[in-house]
Order: sequence, then structure tokens, then C-alpha cells
Amino acid sequence: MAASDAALACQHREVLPELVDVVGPHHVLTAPDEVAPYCTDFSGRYRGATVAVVQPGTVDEVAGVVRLCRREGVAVVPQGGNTGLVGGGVPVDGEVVVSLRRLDGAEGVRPEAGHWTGGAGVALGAVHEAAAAAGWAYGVDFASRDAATVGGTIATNAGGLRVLRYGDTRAQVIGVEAVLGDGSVVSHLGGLVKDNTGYHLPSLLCGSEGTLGIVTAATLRLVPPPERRITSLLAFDSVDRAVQAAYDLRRDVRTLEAAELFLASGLDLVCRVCGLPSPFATPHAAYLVVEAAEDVRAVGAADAVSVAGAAERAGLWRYREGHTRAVNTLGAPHKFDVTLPPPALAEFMHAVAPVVEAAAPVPVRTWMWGHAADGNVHVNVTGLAPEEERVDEAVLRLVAALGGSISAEHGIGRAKRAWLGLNRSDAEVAAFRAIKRALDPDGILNPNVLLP
Ligand code: 2HG
Ligand code: ZN
Repeated sequence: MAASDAALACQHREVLPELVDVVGPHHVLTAPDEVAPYCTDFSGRYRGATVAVVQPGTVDEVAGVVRLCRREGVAVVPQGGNTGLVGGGVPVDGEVVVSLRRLDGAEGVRPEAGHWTGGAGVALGAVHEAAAAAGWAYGVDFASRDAATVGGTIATNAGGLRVLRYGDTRAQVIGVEAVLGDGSVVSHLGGLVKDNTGYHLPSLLCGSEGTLGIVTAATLRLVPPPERRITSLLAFDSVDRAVQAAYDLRRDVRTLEAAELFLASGLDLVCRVCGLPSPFATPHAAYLVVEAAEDVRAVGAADAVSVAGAAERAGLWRYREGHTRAVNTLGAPHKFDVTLPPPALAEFMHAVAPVVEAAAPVPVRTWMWGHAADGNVHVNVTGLAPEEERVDEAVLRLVAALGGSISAEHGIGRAKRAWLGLNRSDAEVAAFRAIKRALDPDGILNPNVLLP
């Protein structure tokens, strides 16, 4: 979905001198080649234009930018690592981009408390490294860890590979600092686990997609690292068996950290695009990458391999983590990130490709992988024009009909906002709007996402 024309990029030019006053001349990008990487999302489906990318270096500068934009009636889109998958972080309607990547300082780990505190611009991978160096671990992890930022994971309530054990980002955030839509700063980074003093702003800001406040720093809960990690790749002769195994492992393996699903077609594509060898001599219908402190081979798999060394484990994870990049080589995919209740996950996986084909006006391919033990599957459809929405409508209606959620972990963004009503009642959406008005009275924070 491209922004209509250069007119979008010319909007709001009058605020440029004052933006420069707030953040300095080197941190207001306006040249087309400089702003271009901030204007297209990771999948390539959402493309926009902006008069400026502003790069504040302190929370006070973020507040100054918000106050200025509020006064001038200029909408802003906060952006972290730009790894979002629902078009929520790019200026599709000509908004000013507020990039938080310069907020990358960190107080770091308080080892006795088991917390990490740092800026919104710190990469998720750096949190993992800091936690490990201090004898702790951070519970949220996913493939784009080196580009995704702490602020972005909070804004989207990111999930990933280890939700079954540690929960999503919301379960890790103990404190946040953020700039609200009126330019005020809320900060509560003390890191007390028990702190029952009113509304829990971290919960509210988690998953708010930049619509209520711009997260500038956070305190994150760390977890004890597992004793050891054994990674297994299990092969199954049917999707149903793989899905059932993921649910069974969740109950039976006390130390289970991950049970990640992919299918034969996806594995084949990943091997071709990433130049990897096939993991087994013969192909199978479905696979699980399983990680635990114990060896979990014995779950009725047709074939299995287990490894414990860091390099070998990374080798097995490549088959799973290569999926997003491999599918992107086929053109901008339409992405669905859905959860189904346990009895319906396999049923959905069988039903979705025929539904996609019936709705698609052109030949398409449907790809699936995901976090099976959470009931969360990612469906990617390639071959469609970015603006085509009939397939989106059909898939999301199927999900709702089976009692599922139209967004498990990526958020609503632009991609799903027209369908929020499939999961949320009018009363819930009215409550969302009331909260939005209270924290962002003039509606300047990411106004074109989440709410229909
Ligand atoms: C994953 O689990 C990510 O691989 C990305 O959430 C999913 O690219 C996707 O659709
Ligand atoms: Zn995922």
C-alpha cells in the first residue's frame, strides 16, 4: 500500500525548523534516500512517505517533539527497529517518524534483583547478552532479535519462541518510562516486583502500538537461565500429529522452552533460499523444533535429531527462523498471525489454503509455520497485490468463526484494524477509544493503526 504521492511527504514541512531546534540539525532526516528505509515495512507490503525522520537522543527531546507536533497538529509514528509485521511503524499517511533507536543507553542488569533497565532503542539481542553475562536470561526471543528494539517489543507486546514458558512481553515489563500524547513524561522504573499502587501503565502501554504513549525506557524481569538446552528436530507424517505432539509436550516436559512448527513446503523453501541441507534423508509432512533441558525425542515422531552444542543448536534453529526471510524472497506476503483454541488449530491449518484460493483473484501460495504449543500459527500468502484485501477478509473471518484471535503476537497495526470488530465488541472498542482520548487528547500518536 504505497502512499499516494509526493504530496504526503510535503505535508508538515513548516515544523522542520522547530524539530531541528529540539533534536539538533543532524537528527532530522529529510533527504529521500535517508528517510526511505524508515518508510517501508519489513515485509514490503506497507510503503509510505514522510517529511522527516526525527531521532531524539533523550526522553526530554522525545517530549519536546511530541509537544511541538501536538501544537502544530502533526501526527507521528514511533519506530524502533522497523521489524513490525502489521504496517504499524511506517508513515503510510505521511506522518513524521520518531525513531527511538538513539535511546540505546542502558543501566543494565541489577543482578541481585534480576532486572534489566535501559532505553527503548536497545536491541533485544543486547538484552540477552547483558542478561547472560550477569547469570540471568531474558524470556522473550525471536528471529529478528538483533534489529528489534526493547521499545518496539513493548509497543507490540511481542511474543516469539518462548512464550509457552515465560509469557509474552507484557509478562516481563515491570516498569516503563513513556511520553504521552500531551507531551508529559510518566516514569516508573524502580523495578519492584510487588508494587500495587494503582493502574499498571506497563500493561496498558504493552501492545498499544504507539497510540497511547512513546516508550522511551523500560525495566524488564529476567529469569534464571535453564541448566542446559537440548534442541531437537522432530519429523511427523501429518500436521495433526505434530500439533498434537506440541500440546502433549507442553503438559509432559517440565523444562520445555519451545515447540515450534513448520511444514514440508516451508522447509524446502528455507533450504533453497538459505542454502541449507535437508535435515532428514526423506521429507515429512510437518516438523517441530523443540527445546528443553532434557531430550524429548520420544513423542511418536517418525524421525528425530537432537543436539546440545551451541553451533549445532543454531543450525537446527535456522530451519525454523529462516521462514520469514525465505518467504519475503517471493514478493511482499500477506501475513496472518492467528491463535486458535486447541481443538481447532489443525482444523484451521487444513481449511485455510482452500479458503485463500477461493478468495484470491490470482494464483497464490499459502505458507504456514508458528508457535504450535501456543495455538499460534503464521499464515503467509504470496502472489497477491499489496492492496488486495479479499483474502485478508476471508482468512480473518475463518479464524473468528473457529473461535480464534486475528492477532496472536504481531498486533493489529494497519493490516488488521478493519477487522478488529471480529474479536472485540463495540463496548470494548469504545473503552479503547476513551483510553486513547485520555492519554492522547489530540490524537497525534500513531492515529492510523489499531482502532478502526
Ligand atoms: C515468527 O514466528 C515471526 O517467525 C514472524 O513471528 C512470522 O513472518 C511471519 O509471518
Ligand atoms: Zn511468531
